[in-house]
Amino acid sequence: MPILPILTFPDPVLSRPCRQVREVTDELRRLAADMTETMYQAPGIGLAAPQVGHDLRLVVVDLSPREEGREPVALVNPRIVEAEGSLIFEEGCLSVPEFTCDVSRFSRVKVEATDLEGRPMTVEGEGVLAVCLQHELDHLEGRLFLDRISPLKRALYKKRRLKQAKQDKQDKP
Ligand code: K1U
Ligand code: ZN
Repeated sequence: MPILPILTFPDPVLSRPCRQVREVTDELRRLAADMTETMYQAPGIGLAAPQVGHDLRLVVVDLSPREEGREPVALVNPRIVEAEGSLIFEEGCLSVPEFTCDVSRFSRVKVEATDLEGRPMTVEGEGVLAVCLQHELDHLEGRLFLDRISPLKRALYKKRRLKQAKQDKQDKP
């Protein structure tokens, strides 16, 4: 299975809302399998299609990335149908390297989606799973966790990133 390159902020693909998947095809199943391998290799607990350059409403999640206990779940066209409570969780993002920040989220969500056979499915999560689902579904709207933190923290991260990009350009002209 190929490992896919992960796009990083400020790539414009990460800021665009994604298209609905019209049909679950072999190509979509292959993409989900490649995304799952990419997530494990990163390592991460979730990954959304725009992070690997695909403008599609597809995410994969697995909170047990230890090889023995893997239980990947792929969600096609997922949407939150119930949400309650709140929690603050220190989030990271594979598309926002070397930065974490506290983010406020619902503490429990119910998500409806389609599976890779085209059948309806429901996932209910609380705690980290609820956070992960909300984080991944945000990606499908073109939203990063940076959009949910204070403007000051966001500006500091952007400044740091810009400086890093300039440095990288000087190192490899
Ligand atoms: O979407 C992504 O960028 C993946 C991201 C998901 C996420 C992280 C934290 C809170 C909510 C959602 C990650 O997986 S970052 C890596 C990470 O959190 C992790 C990696 C290995 C083991 C445990 C966690
Ligand atoms: Zn992310």
